[in-house]
Amino acid sequence: MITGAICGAEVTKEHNPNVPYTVEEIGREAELAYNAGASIIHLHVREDDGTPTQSKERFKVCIEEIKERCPDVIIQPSTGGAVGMTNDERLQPIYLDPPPEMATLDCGTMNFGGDEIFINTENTIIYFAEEMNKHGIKYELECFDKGMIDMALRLHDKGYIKDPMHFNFVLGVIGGISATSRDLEFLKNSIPKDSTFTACAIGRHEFSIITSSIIMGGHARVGFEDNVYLSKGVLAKSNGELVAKVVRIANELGREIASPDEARKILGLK
Ligand code: KMH
Ligand code: ZN
Repeated sequence: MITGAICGAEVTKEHNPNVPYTVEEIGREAELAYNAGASIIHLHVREDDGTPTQSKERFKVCIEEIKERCPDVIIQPSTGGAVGMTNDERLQPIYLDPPPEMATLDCGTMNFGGDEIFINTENTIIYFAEEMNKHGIKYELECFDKGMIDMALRLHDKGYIKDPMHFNFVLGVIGGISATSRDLEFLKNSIPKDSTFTACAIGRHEFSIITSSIIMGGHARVGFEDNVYLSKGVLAKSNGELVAKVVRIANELGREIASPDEARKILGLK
């Protein structure tokens, strides 16, 4: 499975002019990622000026735009939003009607570069999980460090987090686990055998970690949220170019690319 993380909350057009802000740009980038092989779109949304927002209304119009262009793609709104947002602000996209098939569930508090702290206390994680359970939403468990896996497993044992568990390992955030294949292997070996995982990494580590994940039997997340370069010094023209590179790597390594419906089967979505 390839997830296209097309937008994020931190990256801007100053980093790469092709980072999408408007509804039309978000739709275009989702379509290019999907046409290249992404079965899941990890979605943050922006105001037209680039300000990150968790507005339910903005998610609604962006999701409609994406569905118009790629009717069967799995859309996975972020409930992480941007550092500093309140819990209820972050949760807005899960209350859409119909609810999204998936959403992210961030599994711990961490430093997030500079002076930023991304806050996800144990009670916050329980609250988010219970709200998503109520609405039948499959969570992707976002783990930026090993302790976050331990937290997810603890809340799974307590019955808050349901099976089947799907993890996304984000390596290389300043404040989280470093982006090495040794660390990815450690994370992979720390989750139950019957769970699934995707991996991504920030900046120049993106493709080496994705390659390691593909070799280890994992899935891949790629996109402007994590990295804006196609190769050293070469800005990607679109998320489609980034996804296409992952498809080439996967093909070389003998892994097939999942369609959205195949991804639904892998994830246990109805
Ligand atoms: N923007 C980060 C603070 C998620 O999407 O759930 C959080 C984030 C994780 O991107
Ligand atoms: Zn995100």
